[in-house]
Amino acid sequence: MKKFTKQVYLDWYENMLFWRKFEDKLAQVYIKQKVRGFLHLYNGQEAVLAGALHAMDLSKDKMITAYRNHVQPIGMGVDPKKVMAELYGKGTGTSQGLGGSMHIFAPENGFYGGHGIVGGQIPLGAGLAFADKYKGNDAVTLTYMGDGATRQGSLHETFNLAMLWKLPVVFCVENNGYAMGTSVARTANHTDIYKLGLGYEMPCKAVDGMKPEVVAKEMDEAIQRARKGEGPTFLEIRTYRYRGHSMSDAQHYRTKDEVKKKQEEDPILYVLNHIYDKKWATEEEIKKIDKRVKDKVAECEKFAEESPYPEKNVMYDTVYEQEDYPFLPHKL
Ligand SMILES: Cc1ncc(C[n+]2csc(CCOP(=O)(O)OP(=O)(O)O)c2C)c(N)n1
Ligand SMILES: [Mg+2]
Repeated sequence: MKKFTKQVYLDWYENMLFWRKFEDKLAQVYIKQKVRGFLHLYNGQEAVLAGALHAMDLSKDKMITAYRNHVQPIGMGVDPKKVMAELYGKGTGTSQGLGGSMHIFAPENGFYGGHGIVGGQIPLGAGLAFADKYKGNDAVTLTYMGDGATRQGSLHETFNLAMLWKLPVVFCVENNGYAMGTSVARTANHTDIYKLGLGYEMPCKAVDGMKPEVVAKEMDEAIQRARKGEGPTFLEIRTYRYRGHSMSDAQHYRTKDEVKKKQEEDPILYVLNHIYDKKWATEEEIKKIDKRVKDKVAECEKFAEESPYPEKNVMYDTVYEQEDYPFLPHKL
């Protein structure tokens, strides 16, 4: 795995801050009704992504996740302007504005969504891994899910076949403590989600999800195992979301103090403190990064604002149509 150099920490700081501010901007424009539908933000969970990206080979590895999916494609190389435009429903978006918040897709960058059915992406992730194994590629698929999704039957069916066929997949739970307003403790007899792997003899582990280098290390081990043909790993990455489940969450299920306490472990602050401890940057240099991030977010907003909505025909062009089906053609 790549070393944890000064540059890596500086990049982590800049990227994670950008993801955080990008989402803060989304929250703002959502309130102004520029972005509609649901909006599930990732604030607090950034180290999970930063660590994973460090361990991945972005030239071939893939990622699939649920609906908390705006910043992952950006991390994988998608133009953030296109992601923001997608959320605005604009024609310049990643899916021409037809997907919206929960369905960011960018297969050309190895990002396969963006899924609204809780647990629905678990078998799909195994399917992507199956395809790679079948074709003889040594790519690995990171299949993400929330803690709530682990209670779905699809996880068990997928784990069984993924282990039987030793698929090159890493199953990653982002355990942020809650499924909507329901805590992990209220959904199962035990709270060590990673132990679900034991029944399938799948290597499994709990991981501190607030520190990118810890995530990177565990992810690297799991990815290497998969790449060597030794099959899947199940990682329970323990993290926290600072915002509500979606923008319409009154958060009666937790106290403000709980959130405040968790913010003391903030992954961005953690990385920044590490940079300062090592004297890798001065306050002035950090301010420059902060300014760059702010400008980049503003650029995304401007692009999304100024982009046109898709032409009406796009809506019809993306509907499956069989040439010889005996109905009137619906394309414009
Ligand atoms: C099959 C299905 N059941 C219920 C829902 C409604 N729902 C949307 S998100 C969610 C909670 C999922 O929580 P978790 O998996 O922990 O992910 P998180 O939101 O915390 O990232 C539920 C129950 C759904 N989208 N799909
Ligand atoms: Mg959750």
